[in-house]
Amino acid sequence: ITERVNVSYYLFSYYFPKGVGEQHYGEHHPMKPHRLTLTNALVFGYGLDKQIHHIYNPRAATQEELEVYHDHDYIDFLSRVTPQNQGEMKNMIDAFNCVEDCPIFADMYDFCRMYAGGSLAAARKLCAGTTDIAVNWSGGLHHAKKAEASGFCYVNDIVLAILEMLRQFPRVLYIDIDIHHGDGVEHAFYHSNRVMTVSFHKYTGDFFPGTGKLDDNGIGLGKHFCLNVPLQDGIDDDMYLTLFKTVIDDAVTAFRPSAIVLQCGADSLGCDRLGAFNLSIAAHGECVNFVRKYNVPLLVLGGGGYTIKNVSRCWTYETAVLVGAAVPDELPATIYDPFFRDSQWKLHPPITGKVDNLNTAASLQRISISIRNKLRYLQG
Ligand code: V1P
Ligand code: CA
Ligand code: ZN
Repeated sequence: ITERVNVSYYLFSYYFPKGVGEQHYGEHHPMKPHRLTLTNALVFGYGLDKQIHHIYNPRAATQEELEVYHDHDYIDFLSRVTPQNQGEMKNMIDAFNCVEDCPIFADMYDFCRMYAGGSLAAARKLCAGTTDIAVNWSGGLHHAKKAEASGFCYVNDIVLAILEMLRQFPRVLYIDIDIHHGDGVEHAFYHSNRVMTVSFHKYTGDFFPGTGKLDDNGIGLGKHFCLNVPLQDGIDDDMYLTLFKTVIDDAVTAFRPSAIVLQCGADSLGCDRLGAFNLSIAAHGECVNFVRKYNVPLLVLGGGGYTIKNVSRCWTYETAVLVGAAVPDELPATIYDPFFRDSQWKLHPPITGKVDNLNTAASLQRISISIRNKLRYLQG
């Protein structure tokens, strides 16, 4: 018997569109694509690249590829608007919601084509059966609508990737652990029984985007194929993991997905600049590992995440989890060392300044029972 240590038994592909980490939404904007550069530096710093079977600099998505989901007029606008000409395009800027959360910035369209190109290339590789897991940390922009930008998202790379996957796979399960509701993806497949969407999110009156209540279940053929897990501030590792595993196990048993798409928004971590949960990187990563273990073709995407030193730690750890490598808590030395001084250059920093946990065992039990009952409609 040969003993195998740190060897993954499946094929793993990593997509990093060159230049994506140099984009800027604006000085005071919380979305910082630089977190992608930090992630890449840690992934390579740990030597994980040696355990990744394929590393790709994917080509940018074409206008035609973006228009598989998005309206032509919206994409045409995105391709033409610039910081210089935005004064002349005021009406369209308002109509397509490219204000405040979604500002017009230099190379914004190229940025969209890059992150969408990554998710599409990853989806195609999964469809071809030449990889088992594909990762694009620059993707996961779950709020974008058919003809409207929303919540830092301009084009919906997730919807585009799932549409591509539906050409090959009969049923796709979408799981979203970003602290925000995955409204754009839910909306795109609300009428479909071939895509089940499951979002875990903070749901209180004023928290963006304001949708995703427990009783939103899908419509028509899609009825019962949409699950929402609304949570309160401060959820901790134990509560989240118990609920996540129960809900996902029930969903997988009932839906029997042929492929899974996992959006790993890191704003559900403790200490996030916009978030209000208390999750550790270890627990966030345990969700990823739990999904990996179903052994179905898996597309892993990024998403939110606004305390960027922790976002890059989290996605690096999850890259390691997905390739099946153990990584030491001591971060590798990189040119970005000053970012990680806070925790003495550790991968798993302690969560300082926890938010009060407003969830209770009873409120979570109510959610898991309600979801189990909804899933009964799928059986038989
Ligand atoms: O709360 C809002 C809107 C803007 N107000 C009129 C209500 N927007 C949020 C958007 C959060 C987007 C999250 C995206 C993702 O799910 C996926 C990438 O993570 C927002 C917030 C906030 N605290 O929720 N926008 C901003 N903060 C913001 C702050 C400074 C500059 C620009 C935007
Ligand atoms: Ca979510
Ligand atoms: Zn988010």
